Amino acid sequence: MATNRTFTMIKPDAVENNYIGGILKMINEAGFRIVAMKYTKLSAEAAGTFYEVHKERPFYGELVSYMSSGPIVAAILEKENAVADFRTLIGATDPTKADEGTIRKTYAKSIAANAVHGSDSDENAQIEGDFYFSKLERY
Ligand code: IDP
Ligand code: MG
Repeated sequence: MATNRTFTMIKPDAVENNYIGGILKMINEAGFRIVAMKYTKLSAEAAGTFYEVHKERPFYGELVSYMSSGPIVAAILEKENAVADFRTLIGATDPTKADEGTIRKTYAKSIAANAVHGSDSDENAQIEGDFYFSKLERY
């Protein structure tokens, strides 16, 4: 299990607002190396599968329709302690509760449209990275 890797998506709101560059700059400046990256769009079905762990939560339908509403940037990132350090960099799920200097405080609009995804465990980082990328797409 690759404990030094995490998985992220720049979500549709942030792509639409032209924040891809700003967010990648913050990611690079925080010391993450890009292992894999693609600009793509989730179908509703794919978004439903990706977020299957949240199926029972009241916002699942909203989340799936939002995440399939426009293109996203998916990436695997590498750094020592990647999962935890990336969660610190992105900040709280609700941007009004996120610390100053975090990606969500800087770029997120709302608790739903919160600019970026970050894996919550090494196991999920592996599963989520595998959802998007083959072995040949990682460098
Ligand atoms: P996380 O992205 O900070 O790990 P999770 O609890 O895993 O937060 O929720 C996954 C995603 O679901 C969030 O990033 C956000 O887009 C959406 N979400 C979470 N809570 C709410 C809510 O109360 N209303 C609407 N969307 C939500
Ligand atoms: Mg989560």
